Amino acid sequence: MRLKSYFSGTVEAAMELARKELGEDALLVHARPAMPETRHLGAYEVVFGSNAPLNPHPAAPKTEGATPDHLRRDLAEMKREIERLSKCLSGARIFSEPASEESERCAHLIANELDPMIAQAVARGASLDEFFQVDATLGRRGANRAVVALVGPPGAGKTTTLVKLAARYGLASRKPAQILSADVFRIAAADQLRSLAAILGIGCDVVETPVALAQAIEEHRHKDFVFIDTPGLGRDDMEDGTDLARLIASHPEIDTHLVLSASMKPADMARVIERYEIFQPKKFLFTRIDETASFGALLNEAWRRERPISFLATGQQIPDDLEAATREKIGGLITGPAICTRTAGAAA
Ligand SMILES: Nc1nc2c(ncn2[C@@H]2O[C@H](COP(=O)(O)OP(=O)(O)OP(=O)(O)O)[C@@H](O)[C@H]2O)c(=O)[nH]1
Ligand SMILES: [Mg+2]
Repeated sequence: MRLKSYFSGTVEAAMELARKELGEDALLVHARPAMPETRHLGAYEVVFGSNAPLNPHPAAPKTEGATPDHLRRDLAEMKREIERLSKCLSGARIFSEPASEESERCAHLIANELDPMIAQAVARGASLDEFFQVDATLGRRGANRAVVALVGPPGAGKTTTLVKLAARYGLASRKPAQILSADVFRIAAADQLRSLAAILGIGCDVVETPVALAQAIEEHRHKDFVFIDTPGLGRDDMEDGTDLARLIASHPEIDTHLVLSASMKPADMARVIERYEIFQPKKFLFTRIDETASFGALLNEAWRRERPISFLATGQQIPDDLEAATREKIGGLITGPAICTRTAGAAA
C-alpha cells in the first residue's frame, strides 16, 4: 500500500485533494493538525493509503512550486511518518485474532481518543509501550542540581503542581529548594505562590524580568532544587512571554515541563502544544487526570512530539495528588484493565 500526505486549510479540503488523486477507494489512515515543519503547506494533514496507480492527471498538489527548503522539510516529515508507520506495523500481529475481537478492541481505544493508527496497531497486538516514553526525573541529565520550569496555558495547574513538586522533592527529602516566580503578569499571582511556599517553609523570590530570572538561578546555585513558576499565556498573550520563553529555551540548566490539562479537547491540546514550542519544553506533564475518562490525547501528543511524559496530577490536594508517570499507569489509563493486562504481559 502506498501512503501519501495531503495538506490544506481544512481536513475536508485535504481529503478532497487526496480523493481526486488517489480515487474514492483510498483509505484514510489519519488526520491531524500539520506539524510545524509542514505547517506552510496547510493547517491540516491527512494521510491516505492506496493500492491504485496514480491518477495520470492529478489536481495540482499544494506542494507545487515548493522551494528546496520546503522539499527538505517535506522529506524530513515523510521520513518521520514512515518511521512512525513502521513502528505501528512492526509490532502488529496482523490477522492473528478474529476480526470482531480485534475491531472491538480498536473501537474501545479510539473511543478513548487514541490516534486510530496507534489504536489499530495495539488492537492487533503491538505493545502500547512502543508509542510513548516516560521520564519522571527532575533536572537536565548530567546536571548536579535540578532547575525545573513549569510552563503552560492559563489555569493548567502550573502553580499547584510546582508546589506539589517542591514539597515532594525538596521538603520531603530535606534538600535545599527555592521557588522562583516569574508570574508577574497577573495581579497577586506571586502572592498565592509566596503564601503556599511560606506554609511549606520554602524560599520564594519573585523575578520581574528574564534577566532577573537568570540571575536568581545563578544566585541559588547551591540549592539542590530550583522550581520556576511562569505566567499562563493565552493565545493573545504569547508575544508578552517571548523574552521569558527565549531565556527558558536557551538556558542550559532548565528542565522545562509543559503543563497540560488532560481534560482538554484533543485539537485544543495540539494547538496549545504548538503555541508553547517557543519554550522548547523537554517533557509533558498532565494535570486533571481526575477530571476526564478519555486519555488517548495525552499519549497521541507525546508520540507525535516525541517527548516523554513526566508526572500526572490527579487532584487539587497538595502534595498528595501527584504521581510520577509510569508505563503501567499510562497504559492502564489508555487501555483500561482488559487490554492493560495484555500490554503489561507483552512488555514484561
Ligand atoms: N481537579 C484538579 N484540579 C487541579 C489540578 N491541578 C490544579 N488544579 C486546580 O486548578 C486551578 C488552577 O490551578 P493553578 O495551579 O493556579 O493553575 P496555573 O496554571 O498556575 O494558572 P495560571 O497561573 O493562572 O496560569 C486550581 O483551583 C487548582 O487547585 C488537578 O490535577 N486536578
Ligand atoms: Mg499560576
